[in-house]
Amino acid sequence: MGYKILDSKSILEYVLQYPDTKNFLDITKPLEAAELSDGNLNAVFRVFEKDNLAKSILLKQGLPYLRVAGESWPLSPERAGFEARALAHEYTFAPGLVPRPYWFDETMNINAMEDLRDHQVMRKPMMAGVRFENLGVTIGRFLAATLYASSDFGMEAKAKKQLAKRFANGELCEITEDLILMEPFEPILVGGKENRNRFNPLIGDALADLQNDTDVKRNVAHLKHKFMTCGQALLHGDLHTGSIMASAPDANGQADIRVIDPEFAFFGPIGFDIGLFIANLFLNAAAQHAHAKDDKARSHYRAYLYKQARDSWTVFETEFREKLTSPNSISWTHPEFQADFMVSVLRDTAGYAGCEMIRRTVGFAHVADLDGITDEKVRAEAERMALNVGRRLIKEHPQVSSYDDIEKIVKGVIAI
Ligand code: SR1
Ligand code: MG
Repeated sequence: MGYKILDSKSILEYVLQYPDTKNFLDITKPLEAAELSDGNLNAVFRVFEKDNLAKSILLKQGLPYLRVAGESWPLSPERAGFEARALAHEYTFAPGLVPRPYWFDETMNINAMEDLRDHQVMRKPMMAGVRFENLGVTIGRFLAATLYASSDFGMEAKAKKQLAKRFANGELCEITEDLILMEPFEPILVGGKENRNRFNPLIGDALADLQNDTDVKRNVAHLKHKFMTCGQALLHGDLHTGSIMASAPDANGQADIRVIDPEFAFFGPIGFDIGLFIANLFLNAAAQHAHAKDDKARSHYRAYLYKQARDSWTVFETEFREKLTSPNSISWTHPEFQADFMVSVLRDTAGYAGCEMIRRTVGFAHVADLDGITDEKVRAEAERMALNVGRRLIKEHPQVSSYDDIEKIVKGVIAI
C-alpha cells in the first residue's frame, strides 16, 4: 500500500494487512475502528476487538496538511517520523511516562502505539478543577530524564550531533517560531508573511500596548533566536496540558500520567519545554476566574496549580543535577558552571512561559481554558491576567534567579 489518507473504514483494511498487528490484536476476531482526532495536526484512530474492548491499539496518521485547517495549510506528513523517533527516545529514558510505541510505518506515516483508553487529555478535567497531585512531580521527572539523556552532559558529543541531525524538524519549528515567538508581538510582518493573530476585541487596547513595548520585542527576539540556535537537548517541543493524559485520580489524587504527541521534537533550549508546561498551568489559573464555582474553590485550585508548577521545576532541577554528578566530561563537573547552567535554564523557562501565555491568548492557537469562557467580558478579564503575567515573565526573565521570582510574578497578577 502506498501513502493514502485513511478513514475509519480504510484504517481497518490497513491494520489487517500490516504484519505487526497480530502482536497486539487477535486478527482472527472481528475488529472495529473509531476516529478520535481532536488535536490540531493529525488523524487519530482506535482499533479494537469488537468482543473485547480492552484489546485496542491507537494509530496516528500524519496528513499532508494541518488537520484543523485542511488543504489550505499544507504540511509534510513526514512529521510522523519525528514523532516516532522522539517517542522511541522518551520510551527508552522515561518508560511508563509515555505510551508504549508499537510500530512506525514510514510509507503511511502512521505511528501505532499503546491505547491509553482509561486516560483523558488533562486540559478539560483541569478546567473543571480536578486535582492530579502528582502532575508536577511526574512532568519534572519526565523532563529531567529525557532532556539529560539527549544533552551534551548525557551523550557522547559526536553521537549527540548525529542524533540531532535526525531531528531537523524545520517545518514544525517554523510553526513555533512564527506562532509562539513572533506573530503575537508584531502587528506587521515582513517578507509577505501574514499575521494570524485572533483576539477578543475587548482586549485590543492591551494587545496594542504590548505590541508597542520595545523591551518585550527585544526579549522575544532573543528567545526566538535561542530557540533556533541553541540545541541543548531533544525537546518534546509542544508540552502543554493537551499533550498530557491522565487516568482518573485515586483517593489521594494520584494518577497515571503520560506525555503524548512529541511531533514538534527537535534539539532546542531545555527551558522551552518547562516553560510551556508551567505556562499552561498559569493559563488555567487565569481561566479559573470564570470556571471556579466560588472564591474558595478558585483559591484552592490556584494554590494547587502553583504547587504543580513549582514541583515540576524543583523535581526537574533536582534530578537533572543528580545526573550531573557523573557527567561525561570534566568540563561539566565545576559547581559554578552547574549553578550558572541551571539559572540560565530557569531564565529561559520564565521567558518561554511568558511567550506561551501570550500566544495562547491573542495568537492563532488558543486554549480551551480561556476560549471556553462564554461571557466575553469575563473572558477579557481572565485574558488580561494572562497577558499581564506573560508580559512580566518576558520582561523580567533575564533577572530571574530562583523559582520564587517566577511564582511572585504570577501570584502578583493572578492572586490565590
Ligand atoms: C498550527 S498548529 C497550532 C498549534 O498546535 C500545536 O499543538 C502546537 O501547539 C501549535 O503551535
Ligand atoms: Mg499535539
